[in-house]
Amino acid sequence: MHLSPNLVFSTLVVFVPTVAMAVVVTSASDPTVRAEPAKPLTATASLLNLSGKSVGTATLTQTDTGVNVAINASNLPKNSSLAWHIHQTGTCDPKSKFASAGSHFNPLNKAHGFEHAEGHHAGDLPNLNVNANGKVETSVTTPNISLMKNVNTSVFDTDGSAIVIHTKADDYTSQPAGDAGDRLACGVIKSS
Ligand SMILES: [Cu+2]
Repeated sequence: MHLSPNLVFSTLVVFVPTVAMAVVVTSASDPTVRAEPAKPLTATASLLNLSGKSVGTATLTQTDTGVNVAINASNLPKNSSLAWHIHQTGTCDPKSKFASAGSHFNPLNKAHGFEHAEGHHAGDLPNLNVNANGKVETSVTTPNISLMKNVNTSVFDTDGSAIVIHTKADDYTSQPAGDAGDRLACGVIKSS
């Protein structure tokens, strides 16, 4: 079942009075009973280009069906189709031209590409369509990654993960990375 953020919010509102009543009846002095309702897990990645200039932000939200990855970016090549992926290492060093972010996040050891028979990497994402002003604002929900720790598809593994935008489109088949060109921008995924 897919829960929209609005639905989650309204559910929390319903539960708040119940918790408050329980506090009054059973344990008015116990501060642990007053704990805030759990918020959805979220993370952000601030995307910088090779000059260190911000090109935008990606916001990640854990849902029942995966992780929603929303991107709002600008100063990108106009009218372009660009690959973006989750990469396996949470390090964005422009001196390395973002090679520091490593290969695609691939905890399940698949081949690259949505159209590959043995695909695809957990970090694969559908290409971004950048408009005539060099902007893109879109989101995708991927079932292949998690913001929860201690699961094998967690982006928060020991060395973290990063989001990388490339200079070309992903052809969804070429190995190891869809013939997507160089790395244009990079952002470390940080819990928020
Ligand atoms: Cu990539």
